[in-house]
Amino acid sequence: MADHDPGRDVKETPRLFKMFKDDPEGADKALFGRVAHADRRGFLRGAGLATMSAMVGMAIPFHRNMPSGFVPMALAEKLGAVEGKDGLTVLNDRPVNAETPPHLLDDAVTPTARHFIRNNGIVPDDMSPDNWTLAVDGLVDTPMQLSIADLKSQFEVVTENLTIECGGNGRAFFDPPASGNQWTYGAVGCSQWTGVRLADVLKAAGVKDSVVYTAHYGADMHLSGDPEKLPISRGVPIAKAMNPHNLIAFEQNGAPIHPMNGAPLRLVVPGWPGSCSQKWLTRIQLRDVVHDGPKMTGSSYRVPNRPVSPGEDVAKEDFVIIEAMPVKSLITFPETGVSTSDRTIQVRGHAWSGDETIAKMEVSMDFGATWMDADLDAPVNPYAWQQWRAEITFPQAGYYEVWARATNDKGVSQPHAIAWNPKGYLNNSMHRISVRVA
Ligand SMILES: Nc1nc2c(c(=O)[nH]1)N[C@H]1C(S)=C(S)[C@@H](COP(=O)(O)O)O[C@H]1N2
Ligand SMILES: [Mo]
Repeated sequence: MADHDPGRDVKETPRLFKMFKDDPEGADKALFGRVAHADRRGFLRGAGLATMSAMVGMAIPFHRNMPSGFVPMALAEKLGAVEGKDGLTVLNDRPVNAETPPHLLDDAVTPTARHFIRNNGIVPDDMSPDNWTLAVDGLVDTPMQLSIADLKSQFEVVTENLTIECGGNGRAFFDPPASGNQWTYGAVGCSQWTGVRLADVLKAAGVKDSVVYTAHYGADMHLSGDPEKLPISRGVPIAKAMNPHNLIAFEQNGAPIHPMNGAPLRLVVPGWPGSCSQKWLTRIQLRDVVHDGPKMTGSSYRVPNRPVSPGEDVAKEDFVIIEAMPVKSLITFPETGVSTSDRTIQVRGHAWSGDETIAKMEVSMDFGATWMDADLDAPVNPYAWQQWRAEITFPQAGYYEVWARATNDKGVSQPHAIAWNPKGYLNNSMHRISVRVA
């Protein structure tokens, strides 16, 4: 294996090979959410021929020529398919980060198989719900240790469609480039989440007057494997925490939460950067100072407090924590690049806006010179993305772009391009697709 570098000819998942070579167990965990049985551990390295054939779906006639530890291309490609996920584009394999192409986000409720994955660390080994406990402590009257059964029996269980978007969604379009996962459009989803209200649990614990901020902790492990380090621990101001639409969720789309989306228990704090929605949730602590956990400080999920020029170095003290996400929309039908012989097509998608609702949705077929109103649905509940649709009739054959622009109830619209910021957050520029009319 040492002199064989399959990464050379695999652009999409070069790290996959290295990952299984360096740390087969970690690789199993990161990719499949668990370590394989001992006889399959680091399944690619140890895989018997039978296992490998089963995974590629047929016999491998020249298997004798495969170097030991070899990863068949078919598997590398399939890893776009993390178990239980379908059609996602893998941006990174350690930690696993995968986004959903816009045309696969067409459903009003994002199927679990299409909900994006944004991991900062190594997913926990044990996600069994039975002995999971959530600690609620810090500046509360009564610190609590709650099992999932306690949550279900002591608090009202509610179900809501809630939009989660990564603060870095759209980062790929910054110029000069911003470092981090190069999310295009699909680090967003609106699954149906079932759980109890965060506010109800905090009220039961008794929020002390001095509390200003929450701190969220999860069971995932730092990439270094160092148990003293946390991959991510963020929080929100107590006023946001008390919003009745934040959930401590134990179900996604009527079933247990997907392992990569935080099973068996996660926070859903919609409207704010996805990073506020701690997965594999084990503890919520209340504090009298702003939280300073990993990914709360420096340039993480923070933006300059003033416009800066592209490439400018910004002092750490000039950064502010991102709160509500900006107004945004997606065209989920048709898929960009579509060719049609019909002059008239249906266009549709979703729109959402931090803590606000969408008031107006418009589309353009002439590069933004003129706009027409789309038909816009009300949200099924606050923080659910809203569906919109429009019928567009093209005047003649040719190449067109359809652009979409949402405006929220504060009158704020999506821009054509957004101001550059060092970490490439908050890109809410308009989504556009190309259409060829024959
Ligand atoms: N414990 C834990 N929670 C986490 C993360 C993480 O790495 N670990 N990533 C956060 C980030 S940055 C985002 S955008 C959302 C993504 O949620 P999803 O992976 O279910 O789509 O989870 C958040 N919660
Ligand atoms: Mo994120």
